[in-house]
Parts: sequence; C-alpha cells; structure tokens
Amino acid sequence: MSVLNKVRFGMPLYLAAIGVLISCNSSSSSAGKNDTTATGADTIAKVKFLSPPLVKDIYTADPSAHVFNGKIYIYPSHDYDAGIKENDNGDHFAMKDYHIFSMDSIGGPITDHGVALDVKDIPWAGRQLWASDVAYKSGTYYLYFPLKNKQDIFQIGVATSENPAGPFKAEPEPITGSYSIDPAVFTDTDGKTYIYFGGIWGGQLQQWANGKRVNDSKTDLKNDDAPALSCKVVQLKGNMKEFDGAPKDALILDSLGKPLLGKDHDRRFFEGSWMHKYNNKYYFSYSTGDTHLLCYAIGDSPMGPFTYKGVFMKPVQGWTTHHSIIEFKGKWYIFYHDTELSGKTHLRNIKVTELTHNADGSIALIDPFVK
Ligand code: FUB
Repeated sequence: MSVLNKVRFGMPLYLAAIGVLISCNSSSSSAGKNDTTATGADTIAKVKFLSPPLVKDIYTADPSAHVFNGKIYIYPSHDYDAGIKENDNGDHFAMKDYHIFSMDSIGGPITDHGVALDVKDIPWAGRQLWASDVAYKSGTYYLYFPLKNKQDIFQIGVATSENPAGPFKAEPEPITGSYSIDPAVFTDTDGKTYIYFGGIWGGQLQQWANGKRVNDSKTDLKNDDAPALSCKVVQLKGNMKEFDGAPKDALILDSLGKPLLGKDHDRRFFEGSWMHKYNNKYYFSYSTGDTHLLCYAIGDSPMGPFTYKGVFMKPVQGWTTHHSIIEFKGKWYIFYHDTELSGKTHLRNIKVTELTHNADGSIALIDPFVK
C-alpha cells in the first residue's frame, strides 16, 4: 500500500489536486457546473464530470435508491461542515439528520421531502448518522441507519414510517447484535429480506469477531496474508426489526475459490455494500475504500460466497464513493457521490448515471470523468 493511501477519509494526492483546483474555481461563482477549468501560476486543469450533482442546496452522500410506487426515492447521508478536523476516524463526517428525495424520472426534477429523522429524536444516540438504507414490507417502510451510541461504538438502528418519504420514528434501542456501519437491505424475489453491513477503519468492523467487540483498532488489522475482513450478512426476521440468527461473512473468493487476502487492497471489501439481482445471479458490490474503487462479485445465493469479477467504477473526485444500483423502467442506474460542488472530502453531492450489464453478465466499467 502506498503512503498516499494511508489516511482514512483523506484524499489521494492526485484527486486532492483536482479538488483544490475545482474549489478555487467554484468558490467564486460556478459551484455545480459540470465542466470546470481552473488556472494556477503554471497549471491548467480541465475536469469534465460524467454527471451533474442531483442536489445543489445541501450536501448529500451515500445515496441508497429504491423504486416505491413507481417513483425513485433516494436515502442519502446529509453532509454538513461541523468544523471538525479531518482524521482517520472519520470524525469530520458528523451528520445529524437525514433528508429524503424523490424523482419521477431520471433527469427530471428532484423533490426534497425535508428532515425525515433527526439524531435528537433517537433515544440511544451518540453521534454520526452515516449511510442508511430502506426496505418496505406490508404497508411499512423501514429505515436502517448506523449511528455511534453513547459509548462511541457504531450500531445499526431501525426507524419506521407509513410513507417512503418519512418522517421516520426510531425504535428505542439499536438492533440487537448489530455493529459497524453501512446497512444495505435486499428483498429477494421470494420475499426474504437480508441486511448487509460493515465498514473497516472508521466504520469499526475490524474491532469485532463473532459478534463480540475484541479490540479498538482504528485501521486495518495488518493480517495481510489472512483472509480479508468480510462484510456481514443476515436475514431479517418477519418483523424487520431483528436479525434472524448470527450475521455471517459475505465471503469474496478469487477465481481459484480462495478468499481475498487482507493485503489485497485493490479487491478486498472496505465498506458501502449493495446487493442487486440480475438474470438470477446475486451481484454483491462494494467500495475498496483506500484504493477508491467500486468492485463487484457474483454468487448463487444472497448469503454468498461471491466470486470477485472486477472493478465497475473508477475513482471519483473525493476520498471514495458509495453507491446503490436500481432498475427503473427497463434500465439500470447507479447512484453515487463525489465532491464536485465543494472540493472537500466531507461535503459531498449525489449523482446518477446509467449502468450496463454486458451480454456475458459482467458490468461495464464506468469512468466518472469524461475525457
Ligand atoms: O458517509 C459516511 C461514510 O463515508 C459512509 O458510511 C461510508 O460508506 C463513506 O461513504
């Protein structure tokens, strides 16, 4: 791993350089423009983004998108500047509420439905409302959210609403047996719902083994030649508020059937999982974090194991991205984020672009910049 990649929630230098140039330019007038030219004493950078920000009046990140009642609903994190210095722990991601957005069509207007859940209304809250996701069952929408408890340990909570746009009411306690961050929920065609969760470094996954907190490590465990830490997956009970058993590893195997190793930072799971089903196969996708890629792996069961297939999105501007994938009116889309509006790691903006499954089932590589 190069020195450039060692700072969690920092930015690789080449992307930081682009960000600095853009923020120089956009701070005066053009925040949100899709095509940015910046000049310095002896530098000229021209960056054209593949897609424009979907929301420009607040900062948004980690977009989990779903189609409910024929409309697209987006459940992002709500970034803001808490004035906290950037560090490996991700303390500068100090989000304290969620807004929900909806769209009738891709490219059409987007509606901000306002604050759907506020940290002050969550009884067990410490700090930091990170990436959430939503599921629907029998007239109720369930919002799953990671939040640090009063002991500064991430757990996953659930909140309910009869409206996909909220407001949501949180349960008094986090989900029993939950830990770490980035819940992603997937309801299979047979009606069973699964929750995937976990994220290393600031997401604390490395602090847990077999459902018990075993250390307070801040980054990788340095078990380079051991199997990499896995995202966790467990079926939800019918009440959608409890795990149905102990979470299992969502194992990612290489083409020889061996688990990816801890040192394989270009391919191993870091955070931001998503599940979609295509042609009866289960596509597990995720971020590699410190190597800034979105990768995918395919399996025959929602519980895995999954065989690593490749990268499907190159690095965005910003430390990393966090995505979701939906099918809408016969086409597939990826929602993701970058830092086009601010040029700052912790002030992100959500975007959408089309995603293509090739005839052989692979996903076509997306470059978030237009050359
Ligand atoms: O938004 C805070 C964290 O940053 C998310 O939970 C991660 O997936 C990363 O996007």
